[in-house]
Amino acid sequence: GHSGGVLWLTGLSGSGKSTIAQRLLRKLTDQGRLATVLDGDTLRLGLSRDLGFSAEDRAEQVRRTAEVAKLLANSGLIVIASLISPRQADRDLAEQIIGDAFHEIFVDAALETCIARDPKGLYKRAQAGEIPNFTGISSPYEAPQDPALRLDTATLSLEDATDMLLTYAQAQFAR
Ligand code: GGZ
Repeated sequence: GHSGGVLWLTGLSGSGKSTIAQRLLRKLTDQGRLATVLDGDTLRLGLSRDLGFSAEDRAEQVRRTAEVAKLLANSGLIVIASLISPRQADRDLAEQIIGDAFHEIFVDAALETCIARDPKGLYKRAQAGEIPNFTGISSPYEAPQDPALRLDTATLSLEDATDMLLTYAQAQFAR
């Protein structure tokens, strides 16, 4: 069908990507839409279990996810990809792979906010030098300069951010 597409959520660890992705999935499914989530953390347990967090491995993680997302979107699904994907060049490659169905969504939270949230204690460990190449601490994050949509999770509630993305998805992926 022609109703598929890819919402590519990029942002720091702790920015709210995974939570927004899961909430959006629930809402789309409730509306009878075919949708799925590709979450970076989860993909790394299987498809990308051989990958770490070097620049090369992150590029490969983004590439693989983009290829899978393309297959699913071409089958009519709304794919919610939730990856840090910190490099603009890697996200550009994802867009090349996916084509017009690619929609870059910036889940924007300040690093200080993510450090304050620290839901898994990863920032604390990274700041103590226990996790090398940690995004925002010892590895770069390049914010999108021209995203299709920016969700400011410092000012928007999770509910409002999800609804904003739902409205966007409904407009982009007409049945
Ligand atoms: C960043 C890391 C790292 C390092 C482990 N840097 O917030 P989380 O915990 O649950 O999700 C993060 C996840 C990032 O994987 P991605 O595949 O999304 O990253 S990328 O797109 O850059 O390939 C985080 C955890 O893995 N994690 N070590 N060093 N995040």
